[in-house]
Amino acid sequence: MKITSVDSFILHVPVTGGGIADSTHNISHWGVVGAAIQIEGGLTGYGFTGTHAHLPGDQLITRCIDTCLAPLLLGQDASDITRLWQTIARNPALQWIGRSGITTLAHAAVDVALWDLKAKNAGQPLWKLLGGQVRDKVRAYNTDIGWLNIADEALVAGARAALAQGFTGIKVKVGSTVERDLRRLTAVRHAVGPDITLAIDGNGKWDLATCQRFCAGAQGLDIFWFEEPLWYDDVKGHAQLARSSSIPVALGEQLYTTDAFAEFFAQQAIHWVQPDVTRMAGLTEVLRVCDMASAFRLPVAPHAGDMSQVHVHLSYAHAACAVLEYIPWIQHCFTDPARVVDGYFCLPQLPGAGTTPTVDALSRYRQPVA
Ligand code: 0YR
Ligand code: MG
Repeated sequence: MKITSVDSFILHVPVTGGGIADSTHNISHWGVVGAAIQIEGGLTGYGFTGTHAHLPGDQLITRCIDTCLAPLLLGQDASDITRLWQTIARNPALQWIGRSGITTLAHAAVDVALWDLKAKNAGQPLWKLLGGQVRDKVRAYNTDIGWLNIADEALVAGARAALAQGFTGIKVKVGSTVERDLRRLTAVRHAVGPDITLAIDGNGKWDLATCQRFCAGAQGLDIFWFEEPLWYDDVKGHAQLARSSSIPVALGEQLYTTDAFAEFFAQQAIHWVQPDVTRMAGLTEVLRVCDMASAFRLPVAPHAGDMSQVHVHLSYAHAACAVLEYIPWIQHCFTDPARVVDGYFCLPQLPGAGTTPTVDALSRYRQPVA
């Protein structure tokens, strides 16, 4: 499986309803910034990272793929995934300029492309390579109904609509004011009843005192988890919140390394583990975090930077994965779209990692890489 070419691409895909907001981001498009890796014989693997569709920011990632990572890959055996992971992640000169950030996002795209190649070469969906199917069904929870810019009545209507579609879990964004967020969540809980999993996501906006005030007010709402309550890297703060509140703490979408997760585990600052193959250095690194979560008896709920195209394979194959995020922005861009029916993700059937863009998406949404 000798690598003959590595090419980068950028797609900017419109999100639901023209634009969405959480407490820290306002976005109109999702960036699919990726690598196409070809081997002798012509087979091509695809991988991508997820961005907020920023130019020239996305072009820093493709430039890293084209000029820094491609030379390390050309001529190598694509099936040596772990060795190639080491070659990139432990390259002294690359480490010097970024053990997290752009270099990691670029690495994410490349690593997933290698997994896609391996699965395609085997003629199997990725979950088979990851040990096979460990559970009958992967439960989906719907994030797309809960954005912070959705007005109260529309939020309640969206929650009801998700239920009608068969979802048993939803996530609502918080991080505006404690009063507004509690009002909205109370209305949602009232509308959906007690049996629906209701998670919330602060996207790192509040400080500890505000989070604690919120948690005291949310006592009766049966919150499934409080995601990114505090600044992403604040291990001590999350540990304090985890001790002082009965609402479980979820985080991980902004963490780049196994070492970062290890610190949260060690300090008992995390209950739900949310790694993302588009943020960490690919599936190779995320698998380590999932294994570590198993050792700590903690459930994994992968974050949808990939809009669950890859994580659906992981979630069907890894014992630690408990539930998976659903945001339907980019599924139509792939030849094997992640699909949810009656609240559960379908088991992917096609060979590969679910990362092959359609010809149509590659032309319609393409942005210049330089
Ligand atoms: C907007 N999911 C998240 C969106 C989402 C973000 O930045 O991407 O809210 O990634 O936190 O859990
Ligand atoms: Mg989140």
